[in-house]
Amino acid sequence: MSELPAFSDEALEAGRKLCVGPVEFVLGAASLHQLPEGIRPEIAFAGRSNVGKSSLINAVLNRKSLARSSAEPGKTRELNYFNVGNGTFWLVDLPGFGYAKVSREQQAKWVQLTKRYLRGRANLRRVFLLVDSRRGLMDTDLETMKMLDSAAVNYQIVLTKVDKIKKSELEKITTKIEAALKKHPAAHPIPRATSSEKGYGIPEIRAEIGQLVEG
Ligand SMILES: Nc1nc2c(ncn2[C@@H]2O[C@H](COP(=O)(O)OP(=O)(O)O)[C@@H](O)[C@H]2O)c(=O)[nH]1
Ligand SMILES: [Mg+2]
Repeated sequence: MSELPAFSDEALEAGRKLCVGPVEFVLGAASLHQLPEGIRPEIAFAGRSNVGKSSLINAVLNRKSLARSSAEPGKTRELNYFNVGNGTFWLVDLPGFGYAKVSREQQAKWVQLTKRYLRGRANLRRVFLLVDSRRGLMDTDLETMKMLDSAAVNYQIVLTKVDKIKKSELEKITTKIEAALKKHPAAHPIPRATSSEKGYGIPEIRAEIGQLVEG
């Protein structure tokens, strides 16, 4: 398992300040022509439904229920835009894939929308692809990674719910994912471990965002 370089205290503080500052919901886009003009940096969060995406976004932005944390998984049908830090960047909550109760046709529509979004969005600095640390990479994750590779979008795997597994299991899954990532040219080589429940890894995600959107 490789180690990510540690952030400086300054970078952690800058990321914290940025992410816990003002946040407002901008819009939910169900089609591409509804997207705001790409005039500022954008960071997107993707992942299978129930992976912990809403919880992670809420933790990063230090809000209780900004992104709907789902009793009803699969509810996120749109690209939800949040304006963070009075226009410093947009955080985008992408539709969750792999929700069993949704028709194939609807799934296919989301995949198309996401694909076209990823291809066309020059201001998109990174996609954090969330993966449940208990499950590792699933088929839908691999499909999303393929999409990201072919759109040449910078992305990084973020492991969620690491409070649910032992340290040894986390090391094992991380090593396995790192090996898989070697075949994915647009991917950051090292996954990040997080727990929204315990706050683990959240300061680092904020610092990462701070560095990606600055300048
Ligand atoms: N133990 C634990 N549970 C979590 C964590 N993050 C999310 N969950 C739970 O996982 C479920 C799905 O979370 P949610 O954020 O709604 O997932 P989403 O469908 O990807 O937006 C909920 O029951 C959450 O309480 C975490 O870090 N640790
Ligand atoms: Mg959600």
